[in-house]
Amino acid sequence: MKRKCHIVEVDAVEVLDSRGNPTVFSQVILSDGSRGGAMVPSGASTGQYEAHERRDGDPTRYGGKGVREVVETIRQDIAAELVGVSADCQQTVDGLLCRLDGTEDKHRLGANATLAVSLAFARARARRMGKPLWQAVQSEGVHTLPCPMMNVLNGGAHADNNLDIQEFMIVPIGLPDFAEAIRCGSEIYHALGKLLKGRGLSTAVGDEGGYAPSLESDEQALELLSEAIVKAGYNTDDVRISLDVAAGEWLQADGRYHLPKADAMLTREELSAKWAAWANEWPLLSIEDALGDDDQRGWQTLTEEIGGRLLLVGDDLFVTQESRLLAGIRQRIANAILIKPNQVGTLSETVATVKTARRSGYVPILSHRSGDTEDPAIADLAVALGAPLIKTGAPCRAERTAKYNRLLTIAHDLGRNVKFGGSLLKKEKEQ
Ligand code: 2PG
Ligand code: MG
Repeated sequence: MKRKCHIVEVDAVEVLDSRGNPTVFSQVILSDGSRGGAMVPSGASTGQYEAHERRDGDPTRYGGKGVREVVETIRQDIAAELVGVSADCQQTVDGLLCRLDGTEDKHRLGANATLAVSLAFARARARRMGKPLWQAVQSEGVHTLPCPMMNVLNGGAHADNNLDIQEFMIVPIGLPDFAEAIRCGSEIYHALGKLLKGRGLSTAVGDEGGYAPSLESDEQALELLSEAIVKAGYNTDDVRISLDVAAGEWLQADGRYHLPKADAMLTREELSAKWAAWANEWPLLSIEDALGDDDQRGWQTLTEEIGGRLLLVGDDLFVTQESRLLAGIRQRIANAILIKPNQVGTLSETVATVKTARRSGYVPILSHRSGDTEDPAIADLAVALGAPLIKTGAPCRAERTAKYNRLLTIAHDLGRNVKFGGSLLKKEKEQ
């Protein structure tokens, strides 16, 4: 009897990410010859509860950041577990990866090993089905293209300037479709570049392709963004601003927040009051990690105060893990969740977290990492999972535009048969 299509090979290679650090590429081959490959990204401002990113720690190679042992784990342990397994089901493969690892945080194999294999298998399976990745993963019939959140001014841990806030993003929710939103974002990005140049400020870019000048204050970044939006011919109704504070980086053991670049110390009440004031003053769509990941009390109060007016996004707070999201839902903290597959380590767990978010009215936002690669998988996942937003950097640097370009081609293929996440959000806001 002919055996069903199954996995025949699992391989891996040490490659580089956008910061020039080693990362993992994995390839999975099926018995019908279908193959899929995937690379994993890597964060700089990582949440303390993220799944474990395993590195060799050998100081003689890549300053300890090599992933040769991870590659060997894939070629040997993971291959031994998966070769011969049916190619029918993503959950089965991901379940085997989780069982083989056997730890809460993927400590044994490394989430960089499990995610690379999980996504490579998803691509091989998609190829076998003759479908693009997004279609092979999608469970519902409705197609939605996400609105881009473009990080055009970089600070915090992503740039060597004096801005404490990590990301200042523009979000063209009022544009009619994805392609127009990209055009709008790119035009504003260039208008901002001109403004900076005109004022003698640096237009060198940070890790995510946004400009990284030193400014008088974080507020000046908001002024510049608002000005660039208008200069490019748009308005702040259609193009909103989003922030990623990454406040977990600031939280001290005594519960206060230290802003390292301004060298300022704030209590949780003072920091929350700042966000509430900014929500009144600026055209904000969302604030991500407005407070630290362990500051439950602060999160509860802030959500009560301003959660009705804007998206409060949990990134380091939830780390894409269903159990942490469920705890947050019970405690009524935040109302949106950043989805980074490498924070949890398999595609199936990522999908489960998104489904729980949607069921509970939390907005899922697919996201890149500050150290990323040319792999556009999150673009496909955003469409597959119907996420209304995707955060994947400025329209600059190939590892960022890879995701936007992938979405432009998906948009082209889908033609008119598609909804736009920006319009869905705008309608919700207007109701
Ligand atoms: C974030 C991300 C991506 P990093 O904090 O949201 O922008 O940064 O990958 O460094 O965690
Ligand atoms: Mg973040």
